[in-house]
Parts: sequence; C-alpha cells; structure tokens
Amino acid sequence: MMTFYWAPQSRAGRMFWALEEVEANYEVATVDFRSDPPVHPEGFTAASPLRKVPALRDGALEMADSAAIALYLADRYAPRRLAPALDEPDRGAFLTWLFYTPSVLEPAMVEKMADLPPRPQSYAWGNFDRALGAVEARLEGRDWLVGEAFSMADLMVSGTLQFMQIFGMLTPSSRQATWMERCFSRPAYAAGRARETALMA
Ligand SMILES: N[C@@H](CCC(=O)N[C@@H](CS)C(=O)NCC(=O)O)C(=O)O
Repeated sequence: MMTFYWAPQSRAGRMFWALEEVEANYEVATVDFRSDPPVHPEGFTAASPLRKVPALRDGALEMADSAAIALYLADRYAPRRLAPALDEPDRGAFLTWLFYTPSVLEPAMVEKMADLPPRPQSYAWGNFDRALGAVEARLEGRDWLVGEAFSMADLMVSGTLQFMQIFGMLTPSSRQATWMERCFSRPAYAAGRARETALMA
C-alpha cells in the first residue's frame, strides 16, 4: 500500500485526484506544517527534502512534488492511459505541460502575489499574463492539452487554475472554464474530493 503525505488546505489536495485516476491503494499520513513545531509523520522528511506536501512512499520508493508524483503514478500504474508512452511524439508536449505547473504557473503566481516588477524575458515563467495566455492558446480547438485524451498534464494544469481561481487570482476564460469542467467531470476527480472531504470532517 502506498503512503500519501497530505496536509489539509494545501497543494497536496490535487494528488487525491491523481491517486484515484490510477485506482491506487493508499493510506493518508497527515502533515501539520502550520503547527509549531510542525507534525511530520514517520517517513515524511525522508521523502520530502523541503518538508513540503505532497509526498509519496510506494514500497522502497519515496518522492515529493505534485508533477513528479503525477508522472510516476501515470508511468507506473497507467501506462499509455494517463501519459503518452516514452517513444510517442506527444510525450514531448505532455512533459512540457505536465511541468508547466511547477516551472511556470506557480512561480508566476508568486510574482503576482508579491507584486514583483515584471521581467518577462528574464524570469523563467515570463509573467503571469503570458503564462496564462499560453494555456489559452494551447486549448484553442482542443479538448485536452495533449493529444486526444485526458492526461496527467490536464490534471496538473486544471488543478492549478482552480487553485488560482479559489485565491481570486484568475477568472477563467470561457475556453478555460469549458476545459476545466471537462477535467472535473471525471469520476476520479469526484472520488478524490470525497476522500479528502472525509478526512477534513
Ligand atoms: N511544487 C510543490 C509545492 C508544494 C508546496 O508548496 N507545499 C506547501 C503547501 S501548499 C507546503 O508543504 N508547505 C509547508 C512548508 O513549507 O513547511 C508541489 O506542488 O508539490
């Protein structure tokens, strides 16, 4: 059984959806990073060098970071279903969009929240509007970010846009909203939300 290190009201929430997509057998270990000192369940600090959730243990494997975990779960437990195979041309776009969250969208969020002066050619994420504009452009004429089917790239990016929406940083365009609805109508999304909600009751 896998151990999923999670904290309420955190980015780790989106990993319930990913775990449910691959029908994983997992237990949840709750991290409390808001208490002083923080509560770190057994095995957590070894799995997450920065002490951040989400993190995952699967047998001897331990890892952290949402996009990395999503990629691991897809490749290990749902090959060709939630990620294109290593030798498929779509693998390139898949990796680009899967890691668009940690490498572009989340840094762009911080730029916006901190009101940093924009330096779109120097900052790796361009700037907030350019980062979101690329998502908008990518979705033109597409149901999914990559290929003809939902993938972990859709999960990561739609989950992040939802996070931005909750924090009042984004009003999704109609194209983005339609695609997000398509993503969130997946049974695994509902199953993940239910599992997380039960833990917070
Ligand atoms: N890119 C990381 C970000 C993780 C992250 O920032 N987690 C925050 C909660 S939203 C955290 O664990 N903070 C606790 C701390 O820094 O002590 C991911 O998505 O996995």
